[in-house]
Amino acid sequence: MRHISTKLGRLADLAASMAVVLLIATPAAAYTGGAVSNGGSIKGKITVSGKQDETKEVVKDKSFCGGSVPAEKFIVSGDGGLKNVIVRIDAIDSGKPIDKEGNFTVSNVKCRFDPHVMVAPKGATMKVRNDDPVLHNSHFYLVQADSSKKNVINLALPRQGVEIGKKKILRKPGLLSVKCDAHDFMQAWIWVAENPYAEVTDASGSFNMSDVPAGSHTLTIWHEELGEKTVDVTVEAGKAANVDFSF
Ligand SMILES: [Cu+2]
Repeated sequence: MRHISTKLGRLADLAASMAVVLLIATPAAAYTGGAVSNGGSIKGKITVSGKQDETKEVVKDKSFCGGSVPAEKFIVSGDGGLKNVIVRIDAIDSGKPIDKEGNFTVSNVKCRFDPHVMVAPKGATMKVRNDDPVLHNSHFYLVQADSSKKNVINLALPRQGVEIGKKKILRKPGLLSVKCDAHDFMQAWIWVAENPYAEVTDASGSFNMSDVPAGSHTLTIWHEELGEKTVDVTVEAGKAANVDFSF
């Protein structure tokens, strides 16, 4: 009897230590996706004035890449709309479902990354491919709060048509900087999102965030050169809240 109770005691200890491990492993702000019955939307346009895109000089593989490539930092429409701005809600713990099964691919095309800025959900598989007949590599860094960069993974893409899918790239949320060690002018940015409320502005500077639960939210507006701003917005059920922002 004594023998059995000792064994049970050990099992209880084991269960308790496993529970502690599970608690530590569970992220603090888990997101729950489901049907949004009282949702509205947030739409708007991000603009900038007095900015135009620059080019970066090519110093390697000039015969294929050409003498320069666009920096793509300021792709501005005729009325000031700014492309490639990430608009997102950070503090939200429930809302529409996250789609982790979509196609999240960054391609090396004509010595640039395509797309230049994208959003991908945490936990999805990120694909990286080389469409060029030159060697590229895609080096992913997680940008830290102090702006320093922490290595995530470095993928060699030696030949045209090579495609690699990795879950590791999107394991941690936050901003990824993507560089090519062979061509230091190549740059992409990926926001690894913990919820589905993150959008990239299109060529007119516009965004449209659907099925946002009614209530007060804070939009974070990020641009690679102009930094991060926040705007408070109130969403009413069945209506579109408009947020226009000028950097
Ligand atoms: Cu490259």
